[in-house]
Amino acid sequence: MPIARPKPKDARVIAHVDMDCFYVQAEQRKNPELRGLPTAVVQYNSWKGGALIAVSYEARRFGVKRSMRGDEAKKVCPNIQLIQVPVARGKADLNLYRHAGFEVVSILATKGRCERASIDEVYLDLTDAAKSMLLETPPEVLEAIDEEALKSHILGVTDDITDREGNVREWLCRSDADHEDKLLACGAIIIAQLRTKVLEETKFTCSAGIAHNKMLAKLASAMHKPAQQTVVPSSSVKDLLASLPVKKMKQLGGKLGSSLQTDLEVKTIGDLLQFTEEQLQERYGINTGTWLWNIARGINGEEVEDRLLPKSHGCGKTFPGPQALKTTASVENWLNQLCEELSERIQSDLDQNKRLAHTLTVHAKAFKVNDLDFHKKFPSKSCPLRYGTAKIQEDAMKLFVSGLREFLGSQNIGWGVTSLSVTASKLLDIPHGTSIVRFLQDKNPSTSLACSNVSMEEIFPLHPADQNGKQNEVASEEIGDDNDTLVRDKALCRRGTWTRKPKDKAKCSILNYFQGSNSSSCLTKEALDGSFQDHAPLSSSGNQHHSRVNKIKQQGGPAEANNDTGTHPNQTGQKIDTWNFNIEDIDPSMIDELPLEIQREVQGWLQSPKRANTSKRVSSIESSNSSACMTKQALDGFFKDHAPLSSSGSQNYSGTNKIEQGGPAKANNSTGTHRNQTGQKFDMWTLNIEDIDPSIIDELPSEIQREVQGWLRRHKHANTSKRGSSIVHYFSSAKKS
Ligand code: DCP
Repeated sequence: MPIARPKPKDARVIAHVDMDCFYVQAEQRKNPELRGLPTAVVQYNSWKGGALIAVSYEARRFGVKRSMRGDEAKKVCPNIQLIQVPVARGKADLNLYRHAGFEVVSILATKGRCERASIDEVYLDLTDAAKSMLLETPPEVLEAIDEEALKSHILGVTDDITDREGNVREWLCRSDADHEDKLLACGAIIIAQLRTKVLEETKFTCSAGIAHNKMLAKLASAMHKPAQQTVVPSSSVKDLLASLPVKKMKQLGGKLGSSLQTDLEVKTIGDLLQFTEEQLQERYGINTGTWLWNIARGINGEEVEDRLLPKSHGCGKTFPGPQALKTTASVENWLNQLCEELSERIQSDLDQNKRLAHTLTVHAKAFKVNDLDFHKKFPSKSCPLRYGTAKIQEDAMKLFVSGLREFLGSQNIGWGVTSLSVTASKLLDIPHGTSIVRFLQDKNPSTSLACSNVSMEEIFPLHPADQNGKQNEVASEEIGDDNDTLVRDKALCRRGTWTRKPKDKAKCSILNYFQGSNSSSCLTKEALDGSFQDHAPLSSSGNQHHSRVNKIKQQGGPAEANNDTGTHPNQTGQKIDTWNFNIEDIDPSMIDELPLEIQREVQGWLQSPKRANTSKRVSSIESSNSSACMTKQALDGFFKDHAPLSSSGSQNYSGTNKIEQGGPAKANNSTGTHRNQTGQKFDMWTLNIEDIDPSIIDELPSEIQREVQGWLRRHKHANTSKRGSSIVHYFSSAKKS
């Protein structure tokens, strides 16, 4: 859905740079003999000469189009050079083009904020560079204007072909121009220089649009190709949009554009000017209505994001006609190959850019044999991404099977898959300073590691016999153990001083996560499980299968709750702080401020009550308490991970600062699980305030920092307990008011 953003107060200079017939250029650079020849890059699939995916401008002159296949292209252009896209693992390997694209981006990014919009297009915010130029060397004082800049197309100015260069020079150097046009003139000169540099350094030509916003810059870059640039002064916008067909506008190519055409009888963007903002809002909602009103006037406040790297990584393959995959074994075979490539790419992203992918998605197109319901789409399925090829393969297959089950419903019929892809998205920088960074830098990337010993059928029973409403429950502790042990050893090697009691092995929490990489297995297992539960098939009774119960056991000494003060003595009689909060009190808008892995877990738990409503075995109260517990637990774990060593060289975190949830409690000595007044279970754990390493406090969200600093101050000056922690409010929606 388009998002309406207000017009920025100050004029901006935005460029959209688009490479010309990009794959062809990359191939021509590799094989210079192809330069100047009609050339096209074709897909690996050789049926009818292969599908054309990039066509050189020489070939376009013969009428060759991207929609053609190689054989057809040869008919209209017998001399066409058809180059097959590189192949790896039985599918197109785009690395050559990706790297070529990055070469260009790194040159363009030297002049301003740069957003890589696709493999071959980039937005640049040149406002600052243009302002500096206007201040220091305005075009009117330049002795010579760059030749490439003089070739610019300036809408509304250079429509008259006679003495185009003279017109351009005059427009660029006008001393009486308004400030906005002067900035655009500077932008045009800067972009001309950049394009020249790109050509010199990479041998690639590109085209560009220069305007006051992204929308207009994008429209302009496609207006004059190849190797040209187009400037959109504000005075030309009305005419430009008056003749622009609705469907040519980004985000109007689909249903919204069709509705404008049929319901409002709008043919061009300019036609929208006849409607008031209220009328458009009434029909399409407030946001879309305002967006439409804005674009009719050429208003677009969208920012150029500072992003040189792709937003996601995807690998896909199509299986047209008779190649359709008809068995889970053949799907698994291809998914494995796609996942192998995906895994390599996210690993290299992690190594080079220190970014972690968080979500794995499987998309497919499929049909049912002899079925009239051919409109039913194969549902896309996602889950938290676990690093490691085998894990990605395993999870992708689970997602596919889950999608297949949903796609087939109760029908026991044949099916075929015509396209398959896997995507890694939500690529986020590794938070600096936390133990996960150290772990990942040790080349042990594993945002999660568990459940590999759970068979696919355990989570998604595929056979009709498994769809009888029988619940699948798998205890998290059982699942996590093997991996937990394995990775903890690595953590031990790395840290050297970590000691834990054997019983800790069974714990599954953020606490463990921050204590070492082993715990990530548990952590993301939780999330993974949660996600799988979301996607779990419905039983015949309509209830979802749950693979495990959302119950996290925490360490924690025995405690006796004090109902009214929130301060409780522990076994040794020391005073402890307590506070209560409920999952419903967590303010989702605050979650973004938490360390990533904690975010994920909290988000997982936020989903729990929804699942619990449909679950026979998981009570929402348990989930709710666990969720609250996880958040506190995260902090607890965080501190423990950074705890200073005691004089004996081992970490000490037995607690004096007792944190509990769920209201007044009676401790259960052996498990750390307690009941509140209403008999609901809740979890407890302990934290020694002396174990908090002040040097890591900076890494916490600011409000929690303040709270922790408060604890430390109080602890230093007097051994008094705090009542009513603001952390409660941190996660509470009440905080907003
Ligand atoms: N591409 C592809 N499949 C498509 C469309 C494009 O694989 N259906 C690839 C090949 C293109 C590259 O993406 O070279 C960039 O696509 P563009 O749409 O920008 O087209 P070109 O760069 O090829 O040509 P133009 O000069 O028209 O931008």
